[in-house]
Amino acid sequence: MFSGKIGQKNKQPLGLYEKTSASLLSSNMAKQTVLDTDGDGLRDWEEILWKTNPNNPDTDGDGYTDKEEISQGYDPLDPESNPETGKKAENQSVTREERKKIAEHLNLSEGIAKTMIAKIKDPSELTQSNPDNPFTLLDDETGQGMLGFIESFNIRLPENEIKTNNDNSKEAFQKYINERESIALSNPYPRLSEDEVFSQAITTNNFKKIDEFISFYDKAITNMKNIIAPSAFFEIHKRQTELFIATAEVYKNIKQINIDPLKTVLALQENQKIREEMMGLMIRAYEMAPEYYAQ
Ligand SMILES: [Ca+2]
Ligand SMILES: [Ca+2]
Repeated sequence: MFSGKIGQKNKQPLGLYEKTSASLLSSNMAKQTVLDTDGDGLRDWEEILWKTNPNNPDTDGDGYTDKEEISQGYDPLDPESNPETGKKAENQSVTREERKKIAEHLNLSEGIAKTMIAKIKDPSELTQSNPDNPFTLLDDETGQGMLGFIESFNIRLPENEIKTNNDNSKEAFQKYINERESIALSNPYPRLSEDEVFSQAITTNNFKKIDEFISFYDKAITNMKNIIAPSAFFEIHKRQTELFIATAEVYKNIKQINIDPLKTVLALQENQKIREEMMGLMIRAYEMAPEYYAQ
């Protein structure tokens, strides 16, 4: 939970989404949804869809991982395209915005079920794919929709949406840290872990707490954009704001569980990454000025 004190890292973060995916999808598929063989942050199924090598974190060997390239709009298959050369990915059949649109309108669970049924009916198609990995069977639209869905959690704000100034005095630090800390105080259920909230909502089919968290995060995002971050904190503060937006998206997608359970599963997986990055940022912020934090 973002509002938790530093150091309270949740020790069993994988349980819920593994359980959720296992009950919703076959266990083989559940396993495949989380597998990241080369550890580059792109799951194997994503690598299949991007045509990158799931056993090599840097497919084109240009020094940037496939994940870094994709999340910043570079081509993981072109060594000339990376943050150093500045040459963005081109000739992509489907753009990032188009993928996100597909994800918004497509029911991913239905898409995946329909494709598989069609392929099982026509076994000649199976030889084209690896039957042990259901994601090699995906049709193009569902595949693009899944990628677009994942990308919708990759939030990057323009710099001018974050207020900052060059006052890095002791007073400015203290004021900023107090304001930043107070944002967490309106958390509606500070004693509940995020996994408990998700788990309760999914098992009882009651999304009241989820709705309360969505309004908490919406307010938190507005407040994050309103407070002035001393420039020393700018990068951390901007990234935290982006992660708050991504978290609100996760909560909204938990509510899809009865409509499109695959979106819920993918959102829970993304949330795990968001939570880890947030924890790292909180520790960095704390280490910059530990004396200003309340004990
Ligand atoms: Ca990978
Ligand atoms: Ca590249």
